[in-house]
Amino acid sequence: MKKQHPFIKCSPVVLIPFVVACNHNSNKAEVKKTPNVIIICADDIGYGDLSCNGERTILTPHVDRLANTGLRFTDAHAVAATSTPSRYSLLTGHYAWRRNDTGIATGDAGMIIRPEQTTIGDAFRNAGYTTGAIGKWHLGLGTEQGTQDWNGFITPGPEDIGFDYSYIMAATGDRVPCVFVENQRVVNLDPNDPIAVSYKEPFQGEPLGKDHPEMLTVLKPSHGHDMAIVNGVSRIGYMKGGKQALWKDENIADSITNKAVQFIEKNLDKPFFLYFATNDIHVPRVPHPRFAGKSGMGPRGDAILEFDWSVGQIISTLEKNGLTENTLIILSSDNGPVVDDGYQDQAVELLGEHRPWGDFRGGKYSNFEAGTRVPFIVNCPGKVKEGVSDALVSHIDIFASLAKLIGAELTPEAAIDSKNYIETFLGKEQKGREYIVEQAGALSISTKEWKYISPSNGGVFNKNTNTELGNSKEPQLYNLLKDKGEKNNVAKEYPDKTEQLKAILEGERNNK
Ligand code: NG6
Ligand code: CA
Repeated sequence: MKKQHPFIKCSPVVLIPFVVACNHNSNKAEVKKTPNVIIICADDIGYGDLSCNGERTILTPHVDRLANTGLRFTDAHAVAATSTPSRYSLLTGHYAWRRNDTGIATGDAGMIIRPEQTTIGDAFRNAGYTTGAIGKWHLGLGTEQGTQDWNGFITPGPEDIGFDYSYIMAATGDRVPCVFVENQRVVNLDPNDPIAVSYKEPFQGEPLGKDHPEMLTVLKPSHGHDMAIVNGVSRIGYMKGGKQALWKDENIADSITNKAVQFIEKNLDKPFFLYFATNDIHVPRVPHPRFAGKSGMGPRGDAILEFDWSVGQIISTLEKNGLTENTLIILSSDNGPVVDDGYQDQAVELLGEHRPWGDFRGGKYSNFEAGTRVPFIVNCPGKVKEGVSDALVSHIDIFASLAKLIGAELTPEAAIDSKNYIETFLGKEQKGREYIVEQAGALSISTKEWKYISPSNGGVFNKNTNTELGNSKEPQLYNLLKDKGEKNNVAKEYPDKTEQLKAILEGERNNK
């Protein structure tokens, strides 16, 4: 079901053969022209969770190294404050809020990005790159919810939207099916123990977390997550069968990091694009024993260390193979941080002085800054200027910017919301976007100075996750330069500014 890609034309320059310069003493001119690109997308890691962003309560030396030898952004934003819309927007360059079916996906959701859409994977593939998607997917698989053949070839899937190779978790760690899917087939599946998945009804005879707390030997829920029990952890959704294929939570980081390393090592002599989406630090947080207990902050902190280790593995694989200088890495997170996201993992009790959200208000799920202001590092020694950039940037522009970098021309139908800011991402320019659009319970628009949050009827506070959601029936306006923590709503004092931003947001909404 591989599709043609009518939307992308390739400029001939990108087809220059790619040769790996293993011998650093060689006098031969560098033949490599097109850089490899790796997007490392963390899950729920907040701005303050990485030591390079200032909170030195937990140390992330590998990430910090990328920051120190690359460009660290202080005002970079995911498009949305939850995973599915955030990732959809990043991979398509199309705002998720333009559609009404891009909310947090179930584990049996149909593939949200349709094969006829152009993704960043398509852009790279058509430019002659080998493309891979490894780790958390959460963008649905198959045609329609609940219709996947988990025991056969699951289609459509990543290969239909630009990824030559895929090794993914269908949704999240806390959603069934708890199996890896490699090139659209469940890994290690015993045909005599077929998998069945439902988000509607439990399977007869399968114990549920809500009825069998004694079986929750690894983690118990704090809210929700009381359905299928897999490996001593209850999850969202119902599942039966596939015992041999079930992942082991403590090995997820090892499994996907090893696959990422293998993908790089298989593509040493040709350009590659890798979307590496970690499971860390999403719930359930069950880090490997190598990391368990090491942060002093419980599993949430340990999962940050595990994430940092994964980043270190990628860096050392590039180094070992002489690819560091020809590989552009973008490291970011899909949305802001949450401490208690539904399991009793002591994240709240052991947080201490650590501020996952840094100086910002809110967190995952929130319209306030910490919902979408995420860590963002671009690294490519020699090509990216070292330092810190305060430019206002958004994940929405990664697509068009990388397309420009590799010389892939996009027709107007592709990545309609994405603009080319490659010079800013490489640190050659300081100028960022004039404004960004963000999505949580409401839509917001921010410039460097002002943030307008449109009125909404959504909840004000989520007591389960202890999140200030930033919804209000009144328009909200904050001065982000004077009031980083969004404490004073000045919409009434600045009616013109409020109206102006509202009008721009309306314009964006009605655009296209
Ligand atoms: C919520 C889950 C939360 C997490 C989130 C998605 C409950 C009570 N909460 O509905 O645990 O899975 O969805 O997170 O079920 S995300 O980072 O993938 O968007
Ligand atoms: Ca997330």
